[in-house]
Amino acid sequence: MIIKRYVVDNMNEAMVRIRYELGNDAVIVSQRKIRQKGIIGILKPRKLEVTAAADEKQKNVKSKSEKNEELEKELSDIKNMVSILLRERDTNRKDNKNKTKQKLLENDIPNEIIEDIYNNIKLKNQDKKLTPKMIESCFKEALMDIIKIDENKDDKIQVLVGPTGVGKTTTIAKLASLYSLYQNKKVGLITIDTYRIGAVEQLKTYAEILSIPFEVALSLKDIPEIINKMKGCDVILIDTTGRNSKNIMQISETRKYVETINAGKVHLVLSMTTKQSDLKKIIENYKIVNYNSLILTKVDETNAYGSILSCCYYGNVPISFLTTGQNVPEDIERADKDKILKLVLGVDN
Ligand SMILES: Nc1nc2c(ncn2[C@@H]2O[C@H](COP(=O)(O)OP(=O)(O)O)[C@@H](O)[C@H]2O)c(=O)[nH]1
Ligand SMILES: [Mg+2]
Repeated sequence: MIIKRYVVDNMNEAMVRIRYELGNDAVIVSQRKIRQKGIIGILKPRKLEVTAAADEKQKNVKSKSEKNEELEKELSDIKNMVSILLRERDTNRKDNKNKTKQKLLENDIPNEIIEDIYNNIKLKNQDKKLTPKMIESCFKEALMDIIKIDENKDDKIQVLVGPTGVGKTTTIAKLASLYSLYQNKKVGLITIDTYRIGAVEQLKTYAEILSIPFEVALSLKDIPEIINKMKGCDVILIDTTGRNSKNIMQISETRKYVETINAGKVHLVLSMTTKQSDLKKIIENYKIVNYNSLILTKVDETNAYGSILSCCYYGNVPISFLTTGQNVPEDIERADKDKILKLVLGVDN
């Protein structure tokens, strides 16, 4: 208990001092009028003597609780601030993702692929605040991984498989020209496409123009002998019958041929004018053929290069060639990672 005596001019002054020094809970114990000491004191007006008491503990508890209140207020302010910042960060992240996503969607890249890539980026960068630049470069990195390019030297035996009308025969003619005219290689052509009227003639004509050997395999058992006949060639290119990609029986038959041929390279030929949902199914259905390369045709007929990425993503094998028109031999080029990335991202060359 603290007891304090105050000599003041009036009660107001006493109350202000008591509250300031002893706190709000102090009580006034006594008050009386007093004369000041000495002769001069007799002449001066009387003063007020006020005695007040306060519980020291109470005073401390009070100030502690006041402090606690202050701390609690500060804490809740900080909490509010943190939650505002977190909300802002999440909206930013969403916006950042949306900008990159929008750009990729405009280039016809399927949402499913974009979401997959984005989820991977999130997993890899769990604790980092991703800026738009970082998200864009993470996407670029992911796309670079998805786009695989066939860097192998050209295999001796190469077979082309794929749906009807995608450009297998035309591409074989282009490849034959590329190897024989530009690389001076000895090239042999074989077709096992005896199913379609005119298919044999089509390739035979190209063989004649290029003056290179040409053989037709009418059945599976012809194949070893025909390949043996061409053993002197540097490159043997084999054309197959286009198959309806929904007909698994037909694709299984192609598989038997491919196994018998035992080619170093099995190119799945896909047209970029095919709907992306169909491309995905074709890529799946042809997996039984064990293709190890992609040739993407009719790139000239589309501006939506998302199909190229879809093929890389779902096929998960390297791209060897792209074809860009009907002209034999010039409309073909070897796959180039930077060029494909630019096409996919919609950056002008
Ligand atoms: N625009 C364009 N047309 C192509 C391309 N490659 C092939 N074609 C055309 O596609 C059609 C089918 O080609 P073809 O080689 O017979 O296909 P196949 O049935 O797979 O052997 C033909 O009219 C070709 O000229 C290409 O890269 N661009
Ligand atoms: Mg053909």
